Amino acid sequence: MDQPRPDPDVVVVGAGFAGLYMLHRLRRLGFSTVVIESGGDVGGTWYWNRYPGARCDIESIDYSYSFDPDLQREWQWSERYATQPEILRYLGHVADRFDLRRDIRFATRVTSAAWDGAARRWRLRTDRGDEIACRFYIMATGCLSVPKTPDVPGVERFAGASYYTGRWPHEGVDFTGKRVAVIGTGSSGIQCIPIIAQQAAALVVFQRTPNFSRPAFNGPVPAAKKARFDADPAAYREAARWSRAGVPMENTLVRTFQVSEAERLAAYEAAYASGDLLAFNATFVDIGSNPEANETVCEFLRNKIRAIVRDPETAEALCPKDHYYGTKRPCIDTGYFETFNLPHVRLVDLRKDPIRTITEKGIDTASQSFEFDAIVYATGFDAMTGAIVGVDVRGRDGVSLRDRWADGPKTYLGLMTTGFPNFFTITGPGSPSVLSNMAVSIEQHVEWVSDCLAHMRAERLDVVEPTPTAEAGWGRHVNDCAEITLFPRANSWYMGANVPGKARVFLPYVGGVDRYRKLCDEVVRRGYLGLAFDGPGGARCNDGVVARLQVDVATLLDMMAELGVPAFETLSVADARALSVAVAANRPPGPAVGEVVDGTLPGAAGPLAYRCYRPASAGPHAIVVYFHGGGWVLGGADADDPFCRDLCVRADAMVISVDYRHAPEARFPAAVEDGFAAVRWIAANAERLGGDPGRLAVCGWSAGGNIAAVVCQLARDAGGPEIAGQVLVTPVVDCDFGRMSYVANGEGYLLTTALMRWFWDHYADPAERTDPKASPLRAADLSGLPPALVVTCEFDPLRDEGAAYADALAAAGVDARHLACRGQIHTSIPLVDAILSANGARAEIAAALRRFLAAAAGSTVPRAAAVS
Ligand code: N01
Repeated sequence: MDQPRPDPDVVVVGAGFAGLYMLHRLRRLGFSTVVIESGGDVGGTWYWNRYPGARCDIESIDYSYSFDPDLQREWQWSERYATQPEILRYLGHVADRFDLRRDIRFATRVTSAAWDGAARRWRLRTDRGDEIACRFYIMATGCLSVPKTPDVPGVERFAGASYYTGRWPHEGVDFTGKRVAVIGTGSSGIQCIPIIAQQAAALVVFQRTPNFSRPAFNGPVPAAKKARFDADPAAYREAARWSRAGVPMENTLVRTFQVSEAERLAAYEAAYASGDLLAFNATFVDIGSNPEANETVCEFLRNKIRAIVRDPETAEALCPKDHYYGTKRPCIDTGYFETFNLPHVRLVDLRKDPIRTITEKGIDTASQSFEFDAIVYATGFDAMTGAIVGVDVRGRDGVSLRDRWADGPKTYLGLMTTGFPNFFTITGPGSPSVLSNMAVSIEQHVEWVSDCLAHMRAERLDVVEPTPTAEAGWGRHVNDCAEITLFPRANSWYMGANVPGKARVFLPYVGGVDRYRKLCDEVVRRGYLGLAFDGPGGARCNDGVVARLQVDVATLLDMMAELGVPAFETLSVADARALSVAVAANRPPGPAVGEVVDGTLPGAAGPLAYRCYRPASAGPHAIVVYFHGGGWVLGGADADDPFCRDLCVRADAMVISVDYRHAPEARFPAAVEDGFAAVRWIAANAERLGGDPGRLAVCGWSAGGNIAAVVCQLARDAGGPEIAGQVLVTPVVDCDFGRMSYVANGEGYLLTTALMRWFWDHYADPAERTDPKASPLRAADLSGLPPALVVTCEFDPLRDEGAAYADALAAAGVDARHLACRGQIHTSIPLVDAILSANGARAEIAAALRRFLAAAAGSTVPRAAAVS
């Protein structure tokens, strides 16, 4: 009889890349650890996926452990992309080298895990009848480990041999002389089809969705790569840890349509020739977010397929057309498309001829009947959540994880979930995982979790769990990140779309390995932000949300910090103006409009430049008079050019961006007097400008928002011109620096308190600032003003005064709406095509303008009243 074994501190499920390192690391830290593994040996995904052609598609140098310098020195990969047997040998070597197997129970599956709140322990059961109690329960079960049950009728009827790529027989399969079917053309299908074709007498590939694939150009480890790695392995690994996808790579800031077509194609040819899975992502910055940009990659790759596959009909069927490049996992292959030129290989396009049923002898489609000796199912996995909810996990109060995640997984950092104390998932949903080099993401998670456990031991804490606030905040951030990409548009396993009935949510974290690592580090630095601890050391919790900025805003702030752009307020006015022009030169240009015309109009004290943006649609158009930002000191009629274009296209209105005299040369009230003069002149000359008289709204950003607000008050008081609506984007409406948003956001978000003081000092004397023409919030009467949309941004010093103005307008009976933009900063809204997360706000701004202008068209106000 076996001796009863003492309870371990930790149970880890899975002995793949993640479980092995978890065990090693916990052992080193002195935690007694047991690993439970359903396979007969170590290897995880590489233990099960033994199908012909299986190999990694991240280069092996990258797809390997970095935690031990001796290990990485002594192991030499024989190929650029190692085969499954070689990777399995590597993991076996790691297990031997660190003597890991003695703590692994093989051929054992955890069936249930329940949190015992009284004992502060997990109680696990296995399919061998073991009952194990442990303090910490860690699932290192892999993201693609539960094969999807093929949702094809009649699977059980087939009398020949059936194989599943994810559960391939250990002894291998000889297809020589056989008639073989392969169903599925994802990574597994694309890897095995060329090899099976070499053996089979006849091969029919059943394809539902064609996939983007290109040659891997596999071979020996490239000399340049090896030399770079060998020169300084530690630096190389560090670069990988702080890269976007876990592989050292230059990030580009160049946008697709910024270069000529010839340059673009050259970049794509180079990416194609590299054989690197990630190369296309590095060509242009907007490939993953801009549909037109992405389409250029799609068409480039389709043309490559058309050039390889001789039969045009087959070639066309193999060309992906229903999803953007990268939104379903792309592949790299060895001879995949060439395989379809072989006389004994056929493609069946299931979109045209769907499978009706599997029969005893083969497969019946809607129009054909096939007979086979073997069917290979390469039909994919219940990804990211399948293995986790495959165990009956019960947390606090017996709540089932399966139920809690029924509408999609809820996690904090992809590592933990509320209500399930001391429970961790390695590369869980909500972490970069499958969108990254798994080896890097696994190491980061293992290290984070083991550091957390060590921290708890040191602090005499024995229970940890994320707070609902932290978890909800993380969930929002994960979604926000996905929303600005093309990913959610595809029916991919990233979206859970491949498993019938599975919740459709974007599962991994797309903000990047580098940003993710930074956030995980920040959580620790801030006293394990968002985690509630309890134990003899006391109860403690620093509750909060870790990623409150939108990811593109955070990236912009990092970039500005790296560039070391000097603070405007430290410069002379001339230098500040030169800097603002230089910064603006690098921004994306914004959308094309029908026409852009520059002109001048009479201001209060001389001519003012204006720039008119006309929609491509037939006029006459309603007019939006726009006032640029720049603190009354910087900028000009062209200063917010991309934003004006965006407004013009979205609102289908003529946008006339008018300049005004700037401070300090012309101080208060020059700017607002010019603004009012410009609106009067434009209203009077609308027809001559090609606009629709009587349909005029105003819009302004920042100091321009101030001018727009003041102009509305002046127009009301002067009895015209008629203004149909006002959109005030993060406007300056008051001169009080004491509001909470100044206190909280006065530093670190580009517009600082110091800069606002500099602007005000140049613009108006302290005594003048309380004048409603400087601080429109202070107007004694706000009634009778045009309908308003006031846009504020969460991390803007001006946030609270904007909100106060919206409230005050509404209180005065004005149709005023306040749009509060989460995670945005003062400069977000005008940064068209750079801050994509503000697109929703831009759409709302345009919708408000359309609404105001449409109402004006229907109003009974005589047109003449608008002309002064
Ligand atoms: O699975 P998949 P996979 N009738 O889900 C089709 C990683 N991986 O095992 O797209 C007909 O990608 C399905 O069609 P559709 C990698 O991350 C890495 O190939 O749902 N067809 C699809 O074509 C990869 O993304 C490597 O319309 C059906 C295919 O089956 C992930 O694992 C190697 C069907 C499934 O493709 C999964 O790859 C292998 C049905 N009823 C895997 N059901 C490396 O190179 C499904 N399909 C490292």
